[in-house]
Amino acid sequence: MSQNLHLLGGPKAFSDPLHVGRPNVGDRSRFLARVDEMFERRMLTNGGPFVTEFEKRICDLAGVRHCIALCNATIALEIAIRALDLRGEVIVPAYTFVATAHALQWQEITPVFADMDPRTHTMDPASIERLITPRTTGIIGVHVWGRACDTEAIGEIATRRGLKVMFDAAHALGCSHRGRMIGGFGACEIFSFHATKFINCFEGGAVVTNDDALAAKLRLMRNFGFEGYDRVVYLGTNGKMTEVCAAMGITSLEAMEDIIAVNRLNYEEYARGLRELPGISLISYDPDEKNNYQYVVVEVDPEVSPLNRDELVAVLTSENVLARKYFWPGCHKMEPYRSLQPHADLLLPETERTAARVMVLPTGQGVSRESIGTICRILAQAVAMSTDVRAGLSAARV
Ligand code: T4K
Repeated sequence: MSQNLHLLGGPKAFSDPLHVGRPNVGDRSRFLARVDEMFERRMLTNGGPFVTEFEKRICDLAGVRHCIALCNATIALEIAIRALDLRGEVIVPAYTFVATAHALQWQEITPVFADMDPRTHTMDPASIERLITPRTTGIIGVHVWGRACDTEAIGEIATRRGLKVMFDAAHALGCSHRGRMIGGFGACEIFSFHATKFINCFEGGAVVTNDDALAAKLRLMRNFGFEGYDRVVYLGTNGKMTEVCAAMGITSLEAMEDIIAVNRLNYEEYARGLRELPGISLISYDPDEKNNYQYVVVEVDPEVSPLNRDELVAVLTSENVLARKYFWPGCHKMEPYRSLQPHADLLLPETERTAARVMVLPTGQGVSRESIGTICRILAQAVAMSTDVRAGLSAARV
């Protein structure tokens, strides 16, 4: 990029915003053919053939016996939490999307926030142990960015302390841990198929499990507790996935290997473009595991980088690159937790530190390698001209 940064008087690098989470779209003609098929059948929801096929494909991919497809992952979390009979207090990481905590609080269960391991961005097992009280009934681990939690340590604590364990695997479809696909850990795991996920159903989620009794309960719960036409045997809700969403999901899954290949090439392009920048590092994915590479996550070390994370995000935003500060400021700093647990941060030093350093960059099918080159050059130029950039940022704020 030979021209000036936009903050210093140049034109914006991108005329249209470049988003984190721009959806990937599989083969449109196959999707539209499925929509036609759906209209021919006049079966639009309540467990039609596309939902059944989608569930089977997810079972095969995750290596589990049961998949219960749902309207989104937040409802999937809520239903799973209820089906496991979690109550009182449940330990969750503070460093996650707020849905993990909300799914508990929505049911008047207190999310108790554990600190993270800064090397993996997942929950630190030592922090869990310190938070267990007589009211604790369970632990929800989150495989942040698709990198697995320490499932062994969490499982060991849970067994020793008589707690239930489930995992929020919203980021982790198609990922493995110690050679085993994510999906089969804990009592159950949750996937998200929101439009911003690399495999999407427009909106969608699922609970996967190997527990037959739990699966039966989850199936009842997603459909008001109905067993047959007139018999309600359980307290349920309406969490069903529609046929059109499942048709999108199947079409997405057919393109999965291509999408992962694009994500991986994008990741490698970023790695090349950012490698020389001081204090700016890409998080790594274990080459011995399966990864979906759906998140390009950068950490900015304010002690080394001439500009901090917030300054770099502001530079990118001014160029129409809408980098995101996931999961800043941490769930514990969001309402209602901020008011209910005002001192939670005292036990979360690593979360506070990492949440202030992370930015997520655009990737997926909608981002060209050329665009990635431009993004890396913007960052390099900003770092090289940090004094001018800082002055430009203060002028822009006035
Ligand atoms: N657990 C974890 C660990 C999660 O990360 C999530 C969701 C959940 C549970 C809950 O899953 P769901 O109930 O959603 O199935 C986004 C997503 O909405 C959210 O699903 C995701 N995690 C989270 C990490 O990111 P936002 O509010 O930050 O971004 P959003 O939805 O505004 O999308 C970002 C940008 O993407 C938009 O500004 C524009 C672009 N975009 C978005 C959509 C939906 C498009 O270009 N087209 C689109 O159709 O939460």
